[in-house]
Amino acid sequence: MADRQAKVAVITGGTAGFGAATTRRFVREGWKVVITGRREQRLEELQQELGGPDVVHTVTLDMRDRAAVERSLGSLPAGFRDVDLLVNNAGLALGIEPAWACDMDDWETMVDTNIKGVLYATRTLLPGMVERNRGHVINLGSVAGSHPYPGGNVYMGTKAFVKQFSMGLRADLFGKPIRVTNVEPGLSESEFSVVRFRGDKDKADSLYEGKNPLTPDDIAECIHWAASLPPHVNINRIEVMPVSQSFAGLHAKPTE
Ligand code: NDP
Ligand code: 8X3
Repeated sequence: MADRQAKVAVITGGTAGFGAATTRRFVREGWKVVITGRREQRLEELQQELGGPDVVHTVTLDMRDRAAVERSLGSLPAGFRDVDLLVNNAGLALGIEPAWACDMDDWETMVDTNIKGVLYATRTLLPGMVERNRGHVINLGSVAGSHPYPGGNVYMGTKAFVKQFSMGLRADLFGKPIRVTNVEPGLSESEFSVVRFRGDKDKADSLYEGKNPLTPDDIAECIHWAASLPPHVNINRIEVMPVSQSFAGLHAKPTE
């Protein structure tokens, strides 16, 4: 039976990777969690695994659909309404081509999901946090928001936006007991690269091979740590990489 005093987290993108691991972590710590995603069956399976609808509320939606986000997150059922934590996690990269060869549809999908989806969820849930005078927004940025690499073009741009938006939220919330954190992971093994390489699992696997990448549980640990610190402590940014990853450094090569 769910504790009526349990804190409530909304975690977008709960059907895979970081979102699913973070949901498991918070439920284990006694939280109730709202999970969103497009793959309804996965949402339902996670709900069943973690104790049913008293503990996990599922919302099947596409984060690019502003009306759907506003409607569903703006009218959460009793017991899930007073949101203590929003984890803006849903997101993706599509492609790794140089800018002149990218697909404009991929660019728009990344902007619509990684930027606009974050805006829709935040704008819907932040007023309640301000009203209740408590809350925490944790965004999933990326090392890609700070460190450029070839083919990262628009994905990196979306994560740079998320980083700066996080700082902007902090600035707007000055004087209020509401926290904002940007979690910026590096190479982490999830479905992320299978999506990026359009279902090419071998290519995704070879990216991680022998590199001992971060795991979704590592990121769930970072998110839970930031959320469980005393309320006067705000972690602004967490940049985290596997030991095997580092900065590429500056290069020079002859112009073609
Ligand atoms: P996964 O591909 O494993 O999971 C992505 C999640 O986002 C899924 O639950 C997916 O749900 C959801 N999602 C994607 N697009 C939409 C959409 N249009 N509407 C609703 N939900 C959507 O990736 P990760 O767990 O690795 O990534 C999570 C976040 O972390 C992303 O923002 C990513 O950019 C970021 N990140 C990932 C890193 C990595 O190396 N893995 C490193 C740094 C940051 P569904 O498909 O069911 O809709
Ligand atoms: C994902 C990490 O380095 O593949 O945000 O862009 S990276």
